[in-house]
Amino acid sequence: MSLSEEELDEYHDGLVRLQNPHLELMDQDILYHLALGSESHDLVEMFGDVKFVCMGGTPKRAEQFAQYMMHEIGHKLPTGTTLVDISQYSYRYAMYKVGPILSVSHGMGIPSVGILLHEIIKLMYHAKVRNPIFFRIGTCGGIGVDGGTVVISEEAVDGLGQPSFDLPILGKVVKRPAKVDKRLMRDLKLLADPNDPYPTISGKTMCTTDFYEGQGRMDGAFCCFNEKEKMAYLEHLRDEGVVNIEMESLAFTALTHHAGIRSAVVCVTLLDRLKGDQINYPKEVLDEWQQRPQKLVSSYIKKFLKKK
Ligand code: R2B
Ligand code: URA
Repeated sequence: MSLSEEELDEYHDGLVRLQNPHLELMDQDILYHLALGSESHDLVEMFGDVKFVCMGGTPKRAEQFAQYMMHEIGHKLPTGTTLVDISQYSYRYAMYKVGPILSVSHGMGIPSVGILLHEIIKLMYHAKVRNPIFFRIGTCGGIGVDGGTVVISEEAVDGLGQPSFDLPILGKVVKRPAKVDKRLMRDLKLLADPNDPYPTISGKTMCTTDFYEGQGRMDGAFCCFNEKEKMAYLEHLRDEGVVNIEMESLAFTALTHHAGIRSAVVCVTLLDRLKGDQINYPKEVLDEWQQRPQKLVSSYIKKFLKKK
């Protein structure tokens, strides 16, 4: 069961609550995939001022976003220091901190982002962070929208169109609703610059457990359907309001919602799936496109920090 609105309102202090009574009884909590621990590190000192957690697929993008935000918010590192990957010795995820912003890579797919979320949510708890806001800044395939379009997710559904993250636990399926924070979504949408030479839209996001057949691609090592069946499926998705397909939003929205943490998913489309399967734009074009959702999230963060 996730927290109801009333239960959330009861937590005026905004501290992140864990729904796990066992943690309190442990001598220490090792955040294994982040190479951090509750006893080996002073997590309050290191992370107590975090307000935003921004996740993206690759270690490189996590670093680039951290560099970009350093410039955007005018953050100065202490003299003689450089930006470091705090989790480098985990050899799993990369994590950078720029003032109140954590920029972390989540890898590909639900299992990878799920493991990271357990540990980042625990990190927020140990560090006594109040009311953090999480963003997934990613890439996706568009449905009936041109490459380079920025999509803010209104809802996440699985490959069967169900709006919940279903996880087998002790041999039984536990369902957690993949709910998006509607207010955050609307606030982000309002920040899209009307002068941008590309559209920023919102809509339903389909989250799959595979990039190839699971997303209706015919260019994988295997394919068990024909072109007509593929197009009928993608057109059906479009008619159902699905505007993009990616691989993490379901766990990301469900687990942040379950933890009572506000979150949003902002992705750029790398192609229109109604027109093809292969991503064949030049690297420079793809690199520029990937900065677009970063720019939107940066506008939100800057506006938020100015208000304080
Ligand atoms: C988008 O891009 C990756 C697959 O190429 C996957 O992590 C996703 O959601
Ligand atoms: N990421 C996906 O999951 N699918 C795409 O088509 C592009 C990026």
